[in-house]
Amino acid sequence: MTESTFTPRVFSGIKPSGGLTLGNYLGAIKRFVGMQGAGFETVYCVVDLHAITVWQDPAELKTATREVAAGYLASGIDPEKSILFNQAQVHEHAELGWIFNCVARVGWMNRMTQFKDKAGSNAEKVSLGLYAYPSLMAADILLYHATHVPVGEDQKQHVELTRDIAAKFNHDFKVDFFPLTTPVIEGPAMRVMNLRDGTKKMSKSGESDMERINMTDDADTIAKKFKKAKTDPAPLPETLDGLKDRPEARNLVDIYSALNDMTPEAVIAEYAGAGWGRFKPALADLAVEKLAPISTEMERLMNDPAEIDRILGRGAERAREIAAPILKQTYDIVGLLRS
Ligand code: AQP
Repeated sequence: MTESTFTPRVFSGIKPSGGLTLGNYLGAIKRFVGMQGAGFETVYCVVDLHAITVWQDPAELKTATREVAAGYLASGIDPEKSILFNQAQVHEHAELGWIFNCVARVGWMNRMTQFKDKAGSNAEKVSLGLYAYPSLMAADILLYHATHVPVGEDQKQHVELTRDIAAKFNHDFKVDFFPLTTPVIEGPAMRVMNLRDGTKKMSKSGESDMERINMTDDADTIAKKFKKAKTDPAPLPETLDGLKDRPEARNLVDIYSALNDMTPEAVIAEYAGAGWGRFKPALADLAVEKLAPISTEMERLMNDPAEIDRILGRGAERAREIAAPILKQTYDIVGLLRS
């Protein structure tokens, strides 16, 4: 079976490991909305089993799970057009994850840069789950025979590993069962960087709140964070090339371009020679204009957690309609007895 014989289907997910950031919005959610109704079946997940690879307070985890769901819905994911659910309600993810733990090789896991970044010098003390994270992610994707996965640049290596796992499974069992999924990484903000250090990515769980824009930040907070964002003293250059070796400046230009659906070149053409005193307030205004309606809607949704839970429960039922038969077939291929 080649990729083209699979139903065009998108899967992607977001971890409820803290509040959503502008990185999650531009690198993921905004693009998920764009792929909805564009010739794909779309399956979007709140990947709570991934969140617990590092300690999460149980009550906060439930709130964060609902908040990610609210972020999807408020940004335009329509639960009638897409399947929207949280991973823990579809037990097939964990089961296929185990099978893939037996397919993936330790050497492959050792090459995962995100694990190295997250574990740092503490690798002996982090959870086994954090190490095995990429094989669960492969299960998330392949459980739906997803053909395309929109992700930010940071997840590219994990999607490549997903392809390796699919290829090894197909080879080991002499089948053409799992597709070789295509990562979809395109646009100017595939790696939104930390506002205080343009060489590090913006993360939910980064140490300081000042290094990220949260999707729920109010207008004053957004303006303050951009005002204090690290930059260099030079004004914006005449051409994009002039941003080479200026990571913080490049990041702010990329954020502007992604928020305004324009190319970084067009941003430079508009702001060539401008100082930060002009560009940063314009960026803050743009971010507020785009994020304020979403955060208002998120707040409204968060006031009705029962409705979010209902949407996620219904989404999980629909997800299982696809996932359960694929897992059953996987068991049969592997030789696991089902009475
Ligand atoms: N800074 C970013 N720029 C572009 N895309 C990003 N994504 C995350 N951060 C950026 C994309 O968002 C999707 C969901 O990511 P995730 O939350 O599941 O995992 P993550 O990449 O580990 O996100 P964080 O914010 O860094 O979480 P923590 O701090 O908990 O580890 C993915 O498509 C990702 O590429």
